[in-house]
Amino acid sequence: MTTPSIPQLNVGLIGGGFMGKAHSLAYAAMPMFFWPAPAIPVRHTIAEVSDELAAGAAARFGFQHSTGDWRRVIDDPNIHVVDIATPNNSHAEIAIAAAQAGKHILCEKPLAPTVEEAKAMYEAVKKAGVVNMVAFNYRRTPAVALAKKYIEEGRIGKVLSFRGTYLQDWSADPSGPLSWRFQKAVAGSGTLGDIGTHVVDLARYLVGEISAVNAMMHTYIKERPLQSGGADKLGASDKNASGPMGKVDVDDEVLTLLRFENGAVGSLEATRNAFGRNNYITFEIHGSEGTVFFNYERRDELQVFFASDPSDARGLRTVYTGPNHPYGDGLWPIPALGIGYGETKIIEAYDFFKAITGDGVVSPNFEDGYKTELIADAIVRSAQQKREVEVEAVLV
Ligand code: NAI
Ligand code: SOE
Repeated sequence: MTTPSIPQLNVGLIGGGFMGKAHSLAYAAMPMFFWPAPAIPVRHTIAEVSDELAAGAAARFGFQHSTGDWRRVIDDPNIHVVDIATPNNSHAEIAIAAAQAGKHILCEKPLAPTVEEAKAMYEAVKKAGVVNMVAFNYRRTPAVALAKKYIEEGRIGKVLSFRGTYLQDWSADPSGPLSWRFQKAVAGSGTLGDIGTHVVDLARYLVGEISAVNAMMHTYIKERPLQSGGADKLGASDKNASGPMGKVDVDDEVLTLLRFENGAVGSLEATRNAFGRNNYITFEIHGSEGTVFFNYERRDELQVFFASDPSDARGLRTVYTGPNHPYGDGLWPIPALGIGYGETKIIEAYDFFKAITGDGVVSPNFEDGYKTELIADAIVRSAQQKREVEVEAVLV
């Protein structure tokens, strides 16, 4: 077998926490799954908040170089791709600098804590002409991509309604620390930006543009034990209930009705305080000729109902994703061997590098991230004003 000629592209990864781990794994594994790969991502430099943390992250995640100053990644002419895996309030500054330096950019979600920053990021990448992607990876679960395929093929007819949830329980314990995810200045919002935006992304991907919302938001746990910086352990440790407390200034729960431009209606429900739920991302989409239902906790499966099924065999049934489904040629050879979180990130890396070495087109991109922020902003205003609010148009 001859080895095809494949470009090697150097990656500078900023942030060595949960997403630093997930993205490093994806870069190492992507060519093992998708071959010939569109490019070999070279783990060139990783940046953290100190030289010491960066050196540890480089050793752990297989990077050649490390730095305690992310600006060295931007200034390095050998780096082709900047990957932003830091808390939300640093996304805009890093992304705009990276775009101005001509780097292709993968940025974690939410694109930014505010609409203004998201807009500035979108304008920067548009002006620079670099490939850009926002890491809403759940749309790259094969069963989600299969639902999209069925909808586009008209297999469930005209879409009538969307019901989406994202329920977790890692913040249900009041002794969980006041990590960056509970601080508006860092995160922008709470559950809404952190996990509600994943559902917004799925709704836009599967059904279409959202035109109006009617929302409620609530904070159940108003203060938490202080945490002195560092990565967010997602409620798992650092519990310090008897220590000094700090104010939570973000939402724990968001509920909203949705209106879509194409006439469909829907709902979104997200909380990190749902005891017993872990990564319960679900959607049920009803069409004029069928239904699809997905639950991320059973992510090899898509439940389907087609009105064209024989009347004596009607009922929701399960399709297990495998080689005959989206991304099936690169993943595992037998359905239900098991799609994991890692696979969604490997597919994300594959599509991102394919855009860099191909036609430059990938989604969700910064325009999608900006639109999602406009929807999140409308949700906040709707909850404050206790009425239906229209989503503002993209302004550039
Ligand atoms: P984390 O708290 O686990 O790690 C963040 C890391 O960034 C920490 O190690 C911290 O020291 C480092 N950091 C902070 N400021 C930095 C700077 N200026 N320069 C270099 N390093 C810096 O956070 P996590 O969970 O990895 O989240 C990062 C981003 O990824 C967030 O925007 C979050 O919303 C997103 N995320 C997305 C997920 C998805 O499913 N797509 C899952 C988890 C997080
Ligand atoms: C915590 O709620 C979190 O890590 C989110 O930040 C991610 O976006 C989600 O995918 C998993 O949960």
